[in-house]
Amino acid sequence: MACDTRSAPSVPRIEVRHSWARIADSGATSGAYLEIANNDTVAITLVGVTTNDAGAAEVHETMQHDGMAHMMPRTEVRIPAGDVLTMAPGGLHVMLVDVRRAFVIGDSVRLRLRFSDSTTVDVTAPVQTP
Ligand SMILES: [Cu+2]
Repeated sequence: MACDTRSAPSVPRIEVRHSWARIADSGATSGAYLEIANNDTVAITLVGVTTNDAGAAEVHETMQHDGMAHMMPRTEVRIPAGDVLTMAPGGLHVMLVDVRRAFVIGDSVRLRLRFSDSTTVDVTAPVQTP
């Protein structure tokens, strides 16, 4: 009988941790932050995020240039084998544009992460104040 260690249920191939979304008024812009651990033996590439809770979800990176912060869209974010990608305020984040209801404490935001190999990972991010 074949033994496929990659199907072991204890360690998911892609593990999302510490997810949260920023409190926001209905129609405003929010941000979601999380960690993605790549437990696989090959690199994975995040290619997008979808949600029903906002008009759009875009992966952005906040960068400093001449003392000014600005955001760059990131259409692909590669995560090497065994590495952890951290999204946090002031860096990489998921921008949630035109949120469809007020995001309040006790609420949570549902996100679907999409990877280049067609894998999707669903995330429920609790709403928090930064
Ligand atoms: Cu942004």
